[in-house]
Amino acid sequence: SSVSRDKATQEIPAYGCQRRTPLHHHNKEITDALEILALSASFQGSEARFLGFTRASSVLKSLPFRLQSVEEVKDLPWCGGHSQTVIQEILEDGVCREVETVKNSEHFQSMKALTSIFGVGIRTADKWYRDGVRSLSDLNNLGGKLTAEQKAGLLHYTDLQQSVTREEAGTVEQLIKGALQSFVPDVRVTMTGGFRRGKQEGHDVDFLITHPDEEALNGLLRKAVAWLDGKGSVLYYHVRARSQNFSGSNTMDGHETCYSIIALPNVCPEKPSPDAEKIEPDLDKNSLRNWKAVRVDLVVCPYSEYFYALLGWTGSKHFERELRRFSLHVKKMSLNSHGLFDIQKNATTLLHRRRRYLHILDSHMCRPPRETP
Ligand code: TTP
Ligand code: MN
Ligand code: MN
Ligand code: MN
Repeated sequence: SSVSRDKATQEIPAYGCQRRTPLHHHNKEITDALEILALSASFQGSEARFLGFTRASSVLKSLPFRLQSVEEVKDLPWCGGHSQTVIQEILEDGVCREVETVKNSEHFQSMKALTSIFGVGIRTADKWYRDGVRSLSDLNNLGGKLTAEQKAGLLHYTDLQQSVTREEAGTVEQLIKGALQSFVPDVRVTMTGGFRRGKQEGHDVDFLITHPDEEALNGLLRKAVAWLDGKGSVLYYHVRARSQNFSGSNTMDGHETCYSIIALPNVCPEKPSPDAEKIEPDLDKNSLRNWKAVRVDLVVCPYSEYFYALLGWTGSKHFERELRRFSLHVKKMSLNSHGLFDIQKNATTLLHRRRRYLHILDSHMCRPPRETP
């Protein structure tokens, strides 16, 4: 009934981490549209508009019914003016003009193509766009200016565009565990990211690595990746060293991290049929190879920080962001992938001074509890 629907919308909490946000929900046409506008805003460098559309989309995912009228969102948090226009147009016309315009715009299409390359963020893509780059083929002229990461990203572009299946993720897990266990037999390896949230496919596979003995973790990541490399399984890798000077932002932490591209052996290689070879004698040799390039992220954390790192690397990115905002504003606690810290026992203003903030993290109070993961 409309009364119970009204009640449902009034009970939706404001922070994403206080709501269920199911993968399959009732308002996909609308959330897809809002997420296009969010992406477009981020391509234009507008973080505020990106957040606005992302929050509106996130709220609608938690609705237990399909929207029928824009009236129904009036009590919902974050579903204000601009989002309401989008919602209304989709409900009434099935499409939103602004979304269609954005989707067809050259900037949006180019930025989407360019940022889909491993190693290319919004800032790089936008700079290239302003230099006249519109598509991947235009990048050949930039050749020398590409980073090693971007070169690898382009080289394996087609494979990396395909999503990783759960089954493939399982094969990656065996490969990674094998390499790590050859040095530390009882190392703990946990798959994180989207697969830990139950997604059936992902753009990469993420792992968190830990051990009660911190000594056992020393140099382990580099040794294991070099071991895999020696077996021909590594197409690209870059290890970011552990740092105490992590920024308090949402996207980076200070854990030792390896960003890699792995050659995953195909469970059953797709051989082109003899007929196909007759029609296309020059059939790309690549289609005969028995591996697929897969992006893999490996994160090492001290045992004492395991729960925080696990939470931080499970995602989604928006959930993490909301959880941290909730911690800070509602609980007066600061959360990151290293721990949960009580800021009330300190001058809150220190939070904004990065160096002093690190000092707080070092010297303070809510040290992560030492428990068995
Ligand atoms: P992603 O692998 O980018 O995203 P995902 O696994 O949720 O989805 P996909 O299927 O597309 O791979 O990131 C995994 C999580 O790790 C995400 O919540 C963000 C988080 N994370 C970082 O990416 N970098 C960091 O430095 C920290 C602390 C967390
Ligand atoms: Mn992932
Ligand atoms: Mn992703
Ligand atoms: Mn990842």
